[in-house]
Amino acid sequence: MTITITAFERSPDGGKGLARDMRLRWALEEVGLPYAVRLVSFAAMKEPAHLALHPFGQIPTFEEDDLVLFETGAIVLHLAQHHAGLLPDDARARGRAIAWMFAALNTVEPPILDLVTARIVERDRPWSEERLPLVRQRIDERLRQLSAWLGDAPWLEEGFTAGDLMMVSVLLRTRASGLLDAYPNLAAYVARGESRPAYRRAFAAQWAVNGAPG
Ligand code: GTB
Repeated sequence: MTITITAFERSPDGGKGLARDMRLRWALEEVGLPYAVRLVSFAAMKEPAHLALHPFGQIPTFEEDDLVLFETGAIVLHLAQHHAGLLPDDARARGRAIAWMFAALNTVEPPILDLVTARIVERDRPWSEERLPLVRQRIDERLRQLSAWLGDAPWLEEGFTAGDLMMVSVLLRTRASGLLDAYPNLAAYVARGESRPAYRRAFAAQWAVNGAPG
């Protein structure tokens, strides 16, 4: 079995590991699968060869022999369902872990992405400054709810799962905003994810492409 994923030729985050190939790298490291990375430019992402893999011309994509997948959540779920290490065996616990994957992507991440849009894409609009507090408030509400759920537990359910992988990845995107600072248990949760050996290996691999000078 040969796995190839795509990633930015040079990520705009300069090696912070925020682009979504990092989520695949982390999942692949957790389940112990080797993989190759094909780096693509922004222009190449919109060319027919890449559009044949990804209808929306984005990274990451995933190729495993003759299977082609796009959408990070679907790819991590595919890996988790076929390899041990990211989902519990018990059907009920598996369902809970998958629910957290969807919660990360559908409930927690949208307001976080909205802040990126507000701060970068809409920066020059006259109403931009006025909108920012509302966007931040919506993120804070999700963080407050997540913090209450997590409490003093190390992970969202019993043991680390793909739900935590996705939630930590999503929360990492709030770091620059400072919003996480109000919730020490969430900050510790993120740090716990980052300290996993699989995360560190994945981070180092993307850093070699995006962070190292050259
Ligand atoms: N729903 C899709 C998925 O989850 O796979 C979304 C994929 C996506 O947003 N891909 C982005 C992309 O290809 C890269 S990861 N963008 C180029 C385009 O659309 O033309 C998102 C991302 C980009 C940059 C940073 N950063 O610099 O911090 C963080 C995250």
